[in-house]
Amino acid sequence: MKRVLTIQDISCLGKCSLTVALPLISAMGSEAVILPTAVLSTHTMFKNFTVKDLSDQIEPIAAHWKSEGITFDAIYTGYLGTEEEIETVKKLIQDFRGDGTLVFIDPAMGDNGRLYPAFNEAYAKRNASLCGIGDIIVPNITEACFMTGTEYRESYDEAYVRELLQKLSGLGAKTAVLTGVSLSEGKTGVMGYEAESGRFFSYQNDRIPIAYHGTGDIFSSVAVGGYLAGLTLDRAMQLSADYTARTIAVTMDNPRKPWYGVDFETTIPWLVNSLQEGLKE
Ligand code: PXL
Repeated sequence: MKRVLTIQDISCLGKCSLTVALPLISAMGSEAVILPTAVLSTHTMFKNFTVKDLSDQIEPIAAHWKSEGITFDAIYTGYLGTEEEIETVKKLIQDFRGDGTLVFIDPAMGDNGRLYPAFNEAYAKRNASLCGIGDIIVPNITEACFMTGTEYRESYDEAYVRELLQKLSGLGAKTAVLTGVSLSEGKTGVMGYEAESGRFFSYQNDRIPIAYHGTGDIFSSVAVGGYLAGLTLDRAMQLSADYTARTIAVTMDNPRKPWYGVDFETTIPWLVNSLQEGLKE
């Protein structure tokens, strides 16, 4: 079985970061090892949430794993609380990276042209340096703009997206994938760029005109799970995009949905079936 280390916060309530990564990666058949970087009462879209930083635990936990000879097929990072924490995580990656280790970075820090309240531009630049050591990075357009010093635009064309992808690959990442990319009216999806081959790829779904919290984390977790299960990168991204779109649609139809996250639990059986079908191809 493949073993993934995922490093991000645990928001006790909120359906994001570790509380979605752990169930989704497990459901897709890989072992999920978690390194919680902080415990929050809820994610940061609630008022008055509590936070306990755990970044001083990263080094001793990693040292223990080293002493046990533990290795990882992938290291997947998400929301990280501070610049110092990003540096500590970079060291951990360098320490545990082997020949076949996939380093997957989701620089979760903003959306809709803005950084989340806890972050500033210096933090975004620090995340850019983390993306520089990634095999696959999956920022949304907002995050990509902050990391590359590009003007954020509400409306754009494919040339803008291609340029943004090339700037991301200029940070050092092998494959950059932008999420939340709309290449035509009524559609949304992903567009990626593989630096070595110079190949662009894109995948679009019908756009559901509603935004829910945590969908970026769901996308990333499924991409990691699908890739480790044996899908090609393109197919893993397609499965993630389809799963995220389906989950948003199901959530929208639920009159009792919570405001703070999506009903990703409801769509797990579909995900597992689709993964099995995809692996037969
Ligand atoms: O979904 C990204 C995320 C992860 N963790 C925490 C967050 C957010 C987004 O706001 O607040 C604590």
